[in-house]
Amino acid sequence: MDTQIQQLIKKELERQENDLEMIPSENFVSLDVLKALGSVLTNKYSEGYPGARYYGGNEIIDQVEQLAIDRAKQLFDAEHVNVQPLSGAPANIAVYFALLEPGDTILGMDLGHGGHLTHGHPVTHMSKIFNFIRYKTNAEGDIDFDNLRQMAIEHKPKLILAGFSAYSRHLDYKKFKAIADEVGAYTMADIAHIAGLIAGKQLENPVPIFDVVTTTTHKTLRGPRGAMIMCKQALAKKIDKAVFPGLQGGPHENNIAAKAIAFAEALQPEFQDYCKQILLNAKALEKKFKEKNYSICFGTTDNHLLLIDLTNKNITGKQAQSALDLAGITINKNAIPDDPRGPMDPSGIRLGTPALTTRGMKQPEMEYIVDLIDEALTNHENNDKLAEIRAKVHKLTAKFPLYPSLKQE
Ligand code: DSN
Repeated sequence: MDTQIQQLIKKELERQENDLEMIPSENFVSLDVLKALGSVLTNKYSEGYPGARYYGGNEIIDQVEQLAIDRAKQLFDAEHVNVQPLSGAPANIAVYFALLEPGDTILGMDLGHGGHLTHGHPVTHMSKIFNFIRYKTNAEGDIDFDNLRQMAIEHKPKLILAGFSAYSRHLDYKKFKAIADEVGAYTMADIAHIAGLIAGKQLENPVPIFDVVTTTTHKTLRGPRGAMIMCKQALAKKIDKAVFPGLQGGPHENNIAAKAIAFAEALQPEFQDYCKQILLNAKALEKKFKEKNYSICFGTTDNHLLLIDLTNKNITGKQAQSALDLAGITINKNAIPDDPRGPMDPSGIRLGTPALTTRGMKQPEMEYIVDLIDEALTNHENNDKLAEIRAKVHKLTAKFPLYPSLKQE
């Protein structure tokens, strides 16, 4: 193998092993998922769908993709699933093109209030094609449904989008649905962050309620990097045509096989225990951060993540991320609602528990980690201190081996 890349993979494995991975959208896949990603399935072209392909030699591939579809349907109680989207952004874009005409209006959550770039941020191409109107949270950190309803009546959206990448509260899907029905809009949920928690039966499942639900497969769901779209049978043809040939070419079947494996793993009862622990760990972080006078955006967490406003700690999100990187704790700088600072150096940080929970860490470790984070942020300009904390981090992670068999290879 290319020794330069081999060395870099080895170093990245060491980084993942040694450091504390707290970016809430990241996780550690199983060895079976890793093997499928590196399998011969990567060699095959398979434009089309099971039973209707444009290339020969797809008898086995059809079975792989059908397994992924059937398992996803079972996991989320879905009428129809498309497992081909390469990632979250193309999945969302495919839905917009499947259901809407250029110029149509979409109501989506504001990025600064926890929404996602692909939900209509002005920097995206989609914002030039569709008319996105963005709704926000109120002072209590809840979605302001009265305001959302007024906006829906005023702007007459064709699609109302529920979903987030930095929001820590439960979403009331039935309220979204009632407003959408009142104005004749489609309902779309982007459950990328919480798909695992839904599959693990810890959070409400919007799939039976909404018209369309998109998700990535690599966050709490703990599968390979990729996405899928779930929808009502009546929309199946439109969604499938929008993904292929509308937006994508050949699907990545190695990745689809890895999705199928992850779905089978998530169907096991142990996955529900894993998800319960993700939530307990997030609550443990919240309690300890609050004891140390950290300001938790949206008031609390109902899921796996915390958005923390660092304004009262006199440190910016960028400074915090850099200091924690030196301390071996990986989080990301993040805008807080109506952030007065810019996106490259915002006022907050975002962190979460899915990856650490995969390693087997529980509440006592979470409490200790908040101590380490607090120590690092308090001493963010002291590199010696940050190196000391990094040593403590490595002592902790050594007790929770990640991929021992890969290390020996
Ligand atoms: N990058 C993902 C996240 O971190 O939430 C969303 O696209």
